[in-house]
Amino acid sequence: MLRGIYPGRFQPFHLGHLSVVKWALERVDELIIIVGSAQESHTLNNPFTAGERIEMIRMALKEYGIPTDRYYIIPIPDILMNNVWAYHVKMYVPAFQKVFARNPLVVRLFKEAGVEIDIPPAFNREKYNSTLIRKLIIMNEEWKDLVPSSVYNYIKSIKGDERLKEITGSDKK
Ligand code: NMN
Repeated sequence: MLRGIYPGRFQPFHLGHLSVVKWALERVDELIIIVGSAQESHTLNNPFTAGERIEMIRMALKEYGIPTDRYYIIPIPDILMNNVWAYHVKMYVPAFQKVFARNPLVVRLFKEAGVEIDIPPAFNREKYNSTLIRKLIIMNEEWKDLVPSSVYNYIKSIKGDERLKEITGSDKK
C-alpha cells in the first residue's frame, strides 16, 4: 500500500488541483489531501474556512468520479516553526511514503525530513491559479471555467464570492 500526501491551501480548489490529484492517484494507492493553513479564513489570501475547503474538494472529486476510498482530506493548522513542520504534518495523518508538491518551501522541509518528493507538472499554472481566481471574483470577472462546476456552485451557494468582495472593501468613504 503506497500512500502520498498533497499539501495545499486550496483557496479555492481549481482544475489545476484536480489534475494534480489525478496525476498523484496514478502513482499511489491512496492520497492524503492536506488542507493547510486550516486556521485561516475570511482574508484576501484565505477566504474559505478549512471546513468549506473540505466540502469543495470532496464535491469536486465526486463530480470527477474519484472513489472516496482512494483519498483522505485532512485539515492542518500552520505552526510558527518551519523546521518541525514536516513532523507536525506526520503526526496528523496516516503513514505516507511520498509528498506531491511544487511549493519550494514544502519541498525543502520534507526533503530535510528525509521524505521522497514527487513534483507534479504545472498543469497550465498561469490559468489555473487560486490567486488569479480570487482576483477575478473580486473584479466581477468570469471564473466559472477555472474550477469544477460543483465548486463554482458551492461557492455561490455559501455566497463565498460576496464574502471575498466584502472583505476587500474599505471602511473609508
Ligand atoms: O502551496 P500552498 O497552497 O500555499 O500550500 C502549502 C501549505 O503548507 C500552506 O497551507 C502552508 O501554510 C503550509 N505550510 C505550513 C508551514 C508551517 O506551518 N510552518 C510550513 C510550510 C508550509
